[in-house]
Amino acid sequence: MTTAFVSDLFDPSEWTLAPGAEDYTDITAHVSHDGGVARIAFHRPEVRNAFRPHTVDELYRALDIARQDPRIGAVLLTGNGPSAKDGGWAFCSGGDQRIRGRDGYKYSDSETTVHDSARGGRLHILEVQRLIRFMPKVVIAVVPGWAAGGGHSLHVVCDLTIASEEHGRFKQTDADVGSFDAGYGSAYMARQTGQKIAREVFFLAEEYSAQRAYEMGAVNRVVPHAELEREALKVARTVLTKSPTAIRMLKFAFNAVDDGLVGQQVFAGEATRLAYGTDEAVEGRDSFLEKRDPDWSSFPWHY
Ligand code: S0N
Repeated sequence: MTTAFVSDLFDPSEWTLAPGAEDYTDITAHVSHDGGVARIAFHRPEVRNAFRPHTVDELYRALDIARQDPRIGAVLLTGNGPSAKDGGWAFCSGGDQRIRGRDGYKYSDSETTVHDSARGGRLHILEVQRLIRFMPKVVIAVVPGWAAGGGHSLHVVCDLTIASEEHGRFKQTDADVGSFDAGYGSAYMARQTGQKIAREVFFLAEEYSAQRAYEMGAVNRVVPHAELEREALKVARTVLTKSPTAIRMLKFAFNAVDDGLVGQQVFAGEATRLAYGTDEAVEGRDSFLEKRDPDWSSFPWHY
């Protein structure tokens, strides 16, 4: 559907609808006119952009399309607003508590994208976290209001965070509602801010302003609300001026130290891709195809 009205902060002159976005109900997805930046936004402002399983399905799809688009180098992940009900702003307030069951979040019967096997309940926002983490593009959380619960975790897992000075608010409510992101949301946050602060955020579930989150090391930039998306797009376009391979290798290098063997695997896969481009690797392939011994004589043992 993608409504005519997207968000007060959305500048229609910068964006065009992303492929497949006409059908989304819970998010909006756009691509910048130059093709290099995706803008993907939660579109449930009346519930502070809480996500239900259908929201997560759409979010995953939109992010994966951005991941596979070779023109796109940066993704803005944000929340549309304000709420028509009370004017409140949100990035995302996490899982929709109204449809949380004993085994996860429920699809409503009216939703058509349901796989029967998933009706029991889902927690697949974690798959979105991994997609953000492992896509070789820079994902920027653009926080116009509340980042709470699972929404807080999403901002943590994004590569950069830019927040509204007036309305940006951070609160990790997981322990208030019997939920716990024991993965990136907590452990990776501790890498960003240090253990004491991360434990405080989770154990006390207090509210933090954008400025305080910046001081904690959890936010990169705090900008006036009206300037938020303009600044985010500027940052994204700065990323686009860089070498795609350098950004890809750097992102995976930053990740690797915290991602164990999966991090090593992802980084090594990219190293292999680079190695395939060398004459040495071509000789290895050709010798096999030509059924002869490889001739490595022109490739020195560098020191
Ligand atoms: C965001 C808060 C602090 C905003 O407060 P404010 O501004 O006072 O607004 P409210 O009046 O509270 O809210 C306005 C309307 O929006 C509804 N609403 C808000 N958040 C939700 C929500 N999450 N689910 C459903 N409805 C929501 C309000 O009810 C209100 O509606 P009306 O007008 O009809 O009364 C404040 O709203 C707040 O604290 N929200 C709840 C935050 C929260 O606890 N979220 C859930 C935390 N847990 C998760 O997200 C788990 C996610 C997950 O799937 C997961 C699973 C495994 C591992 C990790 C995770 C993970 O990612 O964490």
